[in-house]
Amino acid sequence: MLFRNQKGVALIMVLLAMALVVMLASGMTRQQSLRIFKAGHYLAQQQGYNIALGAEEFARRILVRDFEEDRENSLMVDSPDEFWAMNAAILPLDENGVAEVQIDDLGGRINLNDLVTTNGQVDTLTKDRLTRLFVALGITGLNVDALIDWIDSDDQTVSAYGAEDGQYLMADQPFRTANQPFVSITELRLIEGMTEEIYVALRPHVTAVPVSGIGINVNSATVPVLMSLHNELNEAQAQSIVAQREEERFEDLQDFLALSEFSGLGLKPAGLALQTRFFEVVSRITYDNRVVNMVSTVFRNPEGEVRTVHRDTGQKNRITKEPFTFSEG
Ligand SMILES: [Ca+2]
Ligand SMILES: [Ca+2]
Repeated sequence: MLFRNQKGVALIMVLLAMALVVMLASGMTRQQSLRIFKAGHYLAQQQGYNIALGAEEFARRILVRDFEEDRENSLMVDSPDEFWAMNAAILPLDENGVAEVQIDDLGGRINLNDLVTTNGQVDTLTKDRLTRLFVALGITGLNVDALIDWIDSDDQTVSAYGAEDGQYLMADQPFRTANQPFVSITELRLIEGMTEEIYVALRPHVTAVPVSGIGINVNSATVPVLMSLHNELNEAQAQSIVAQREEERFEDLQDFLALSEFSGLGLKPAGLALQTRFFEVVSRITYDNRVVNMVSTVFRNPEGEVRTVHRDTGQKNRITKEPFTFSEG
């Protein structure tokens, strides 16, 4: 594991150097335009946005590199001890600013869009997991059936705990049920029974990505998500699994299923994975005393190509990892 980390740091330095050259070159053009439109607030925001796009591209390249490295090692595994996951990269732009960027793993979360299959059926594995996740998080007052109704295409509630247009049209500010997969996790705020407290508790453990059936990455699943795998798994056992994972990541699902914590539970490999397909690239650009935040959801397909599926500039304070600084000198 130590070897992987050291190699990772060397690699990240090479990649950072590469990205830095690109950014500095575009920085020179920006300097030029700055002289022309010195007072332009819009222009400054636009420049910050463009730098954020550069930071996102930089992160996508890192994810491509990780895939290639995994393939060279014949170990298609993603885990928090890999170089892309460990630090926030700090890139000095020029005397005017800095770009911070980090990559977050979304693979250890439950995808809300897995609740309903592409042919419109409720996926009971995901429903059971979410129900247990709510229990693990102490969430009451919100029912998984309301989430199912939000994304299933019909207008019939799945049970007395569901909610369709009939409920939402009676709100102070009436709105319609989406009746399609979640586009953004923020749609959760609209669901019948949701409170700010529940939203904050739930958010780190769920995602809303447009590809279903990927499975939960057992190397990055949170303690509550591990607890959601079986109703006889308690918090101490889930924490024990995390501690073992920190010693040595899982490179085979059978090793995960063979953990003593699961003995006698009959846990199946369905809906579990060792790889991550969706990531969040978080960038914060501080430039000319302005800050531009961008959170990009990116998808790495089975061929290792990385594409951006969603961008959000409304989230702040999302850089959380230890900085890894690469200075110009
Ligand atoms: Ca990997
Ligand atoms: Ca519906």
